[in-house]
Order: sequence, then C-alpha cells, then structure tokens
Amino acid sequence: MTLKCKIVVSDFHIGGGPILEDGSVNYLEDFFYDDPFVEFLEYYCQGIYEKADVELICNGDFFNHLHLFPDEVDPDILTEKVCVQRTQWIIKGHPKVFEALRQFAKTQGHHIIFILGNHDCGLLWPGVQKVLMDYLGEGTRIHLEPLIFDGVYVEHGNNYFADSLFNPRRYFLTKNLPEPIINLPWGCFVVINYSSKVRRRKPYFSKVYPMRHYIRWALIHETLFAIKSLIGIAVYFIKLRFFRSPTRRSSFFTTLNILKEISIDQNLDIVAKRILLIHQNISLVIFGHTHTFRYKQVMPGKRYINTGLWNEKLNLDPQELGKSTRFTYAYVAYDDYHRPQGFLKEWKGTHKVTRDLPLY
Ligand SMILES: [Mn+2]
Repeated sequence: MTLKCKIVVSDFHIGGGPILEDGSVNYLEDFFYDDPFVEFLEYYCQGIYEKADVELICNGDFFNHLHLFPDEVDPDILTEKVCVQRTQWIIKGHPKVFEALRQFAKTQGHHIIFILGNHDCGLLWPGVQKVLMDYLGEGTRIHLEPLIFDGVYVEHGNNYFADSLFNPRRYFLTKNLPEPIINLPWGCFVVINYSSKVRRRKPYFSKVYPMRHYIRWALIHETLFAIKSLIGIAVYFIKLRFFRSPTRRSSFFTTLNILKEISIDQNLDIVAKRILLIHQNISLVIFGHTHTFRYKQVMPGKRYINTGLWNEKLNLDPQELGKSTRFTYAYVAYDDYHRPQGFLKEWKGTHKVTRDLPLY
C-alpha cells in the first residue's frame, strides 16, 4: 500500500522579500525562513515520501497580499491587477521557496492546495489563481471554502472573528468604482493603513502577543507612544465607521461585534470543539489564524490542531515569555483502516552551524 499523508502549514505571511530594490530593509516582510521551508519540502519528497501520496495544504495567510512595500500607492485598493502584481512580487522576493514548491508539485504523487485566509485574499481573483497554477502546475488547487476530507476539517479561521470576516456573498465591490476591488474586512484596513505605519518605527509591533499584555506594557514603558497609538487607532476606527467610501462596506453590527471582541484573547478552541461535537463524522479540526499552536484532545478520538505560524513571535505571556520562532505544522497520517490521525509537529531541520537572523 502506498504511504499517504497530508502536511498542513499556515500563516507564513510571505511578502515581497526582505530587501528593497534600493538596498534598504523592507520592514513589511515577515517571512525570513526560506531555507528551513525549502528543506522541509525536500524532506517530504525524499526517502519514504519519494513515492508516497503527499498533499501540502497551505491553510491560509501563506501569502501576504495586503501590503508588500512601504511605497505602494493606495495599498488598500485590491484590484485583480494589484493582486496579480503582488503575487509576482512575492514569487520574485522568495525565489527559493517557489522553486521548491514547484519541485514538490512536480514530484509524483505530490500536490499543493492553497486555502483562503485573510492576508492572502488575493487568491479570490482568477488572475492570481492562474499565476500560481502557471508557476506550480495544473495540479495545484485553490480552495476558497473549508476543506473537508476523510473526517478532517481544515479552515483558516478568520471567519470566526468580526474584524477579519469576509462576506462570502460579497467578496467584491463594484459600485461607483472604475474596476472591481476586494471587499476587505476592517482588520485588513488596520493592517494596511495603521500597523504598517507603526512598524516603520517599531518593527516588533505586529509580532507581540497577546495584544492586551502589550498595551499594558507599552503604557508603562513607552507611555507617549502608547497613548498616541491608542488615540490613532480610535480615530482610524471612527473614520472607517462613519465616513463612507465606495471602497469600503461595514455595518453597525460588525462595529459592535468588533468592539465586543477587542478585549477578548483570540482563540478558536471553542469553535473547534463545537465542530467536533456537532459533526459525528469529523474527527480532526485544523485551524490557523490565531498564530498560537494548539494540540488538544477534545474527546477520545477527536482532536483539534492549530498550526501556529512560521514568523517571529514576541510573547509577553508569562508561560511562554520571550522571542521565539517555531516551525509548527500538522501531519495527518492514515492507519490500516484508512482512518486519519492528526499530529502536531515541529520542523527542526538538519543541524546547522550557522543561521541567518532577520534583518531590521
Ligand atoms: Mn489569518
């Protein structure tokens, strides 16, 4: 019998590359782990996996379609042309990653699926899907809905949070616009127009978890910056909510839900549990999005995995205090009765004498 497995990763937020054309540092890049990921892909094409049936599932936010370079004009207007261009820049900015993905897809029995997240919403455009399929081969699939197979449920997870929820009945806006654009949720505007600006001065800003601890920390240690930033985000929120624009849609309920969620630690444990309880035939739920890996036995034979993220993290939670980068992923194996078993794994790679660290 052929060995069969699925490997699930998420939240790489691959950008346009770490260095800009003029030689300066691209402070909007989050992905510095091209080499370990290339090794990871090679590992699953060699040895026992060479002739195996291996599916790589990139479960959302694999690409960063929201904002690649500091000098982009109107970065929040995501037309098809803009997203195609950004996808090409991402491929150009990380040539080793995309060459390795191409080799992976070319290996017999190996396939790649991209599932939609909120940072890679450019995947909604047929033009972007075509760029990826042209590059990686016809066998590559792009999936805009939760992916369900053999009792496994895989979804990015953004749709359970009001700030990053897309409207599936209205992915695009067209009214009073020269060409259609993606109907972005509030959180995407914040990433593009607010976080990007703060990151210029505080490169660690988007890496700190959990946010509520950071707000307290910043109020004590960076008081003026914290107060200015909090006022800034409040003003931006009001502007988005009360000033109409053909490029945005929002509702009063969304605003209320976002305000309700602000103080809550983002967590998908309850959602996963609900799916496992309601659906008798689902035995494994895999999410990403929250950037915190999880591996939980919800009940005998039923598990929840969150694949975490492959970016640097600055944790202020006393249980995991400090800077860390962990290459976590889900591995779905099949037993003799073709029943899937989910495991959370960490890619350690081969031993290296040296390693390049992110440049700021
Ligand atoms: Mn996400």
